[in-house]
Amino acid sequence: MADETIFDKILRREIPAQVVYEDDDVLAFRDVNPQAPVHVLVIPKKKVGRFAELKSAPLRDAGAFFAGVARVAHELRLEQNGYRVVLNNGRDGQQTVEYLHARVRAKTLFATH
Ligand code: DGP
Repeated sequence: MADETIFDKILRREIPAQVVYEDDDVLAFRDVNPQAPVHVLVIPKKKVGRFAELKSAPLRDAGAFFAGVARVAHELRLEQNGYRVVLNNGRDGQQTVEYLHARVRAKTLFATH
């Protein structure tokens, strides 16, 4: 079991975050340090510490996560102009929070939230 992280607390609503989308599989919230007009983090509700762990995770979990990331981009109306999905893994991948998270970034702000 991975150590408790700030994202566990955001998921449990123990600390505040600007949630932009949520469903059974994922929670999406604005990055506290945005690098683009749209910069949200998407985490799986079923915890995974880092991307590398997906190699032995049930395919359903990996699929649910990536489908959830795509739903977030859809809900934020980013599909027409496009967006970037970034995953950091481990120290040299500059992952600082040990809870799998995809960054969804876009240059153009279409979000209505
Ligand atoms: P990484 O470096 O890949 O582990 O990304 C962590 C990101 O999480 C980083 O861009 C900043 C963001 N972040 C860290 N703490 C918080 C927080 O408490 N709230 C929110 N919304 N974002 C956070």
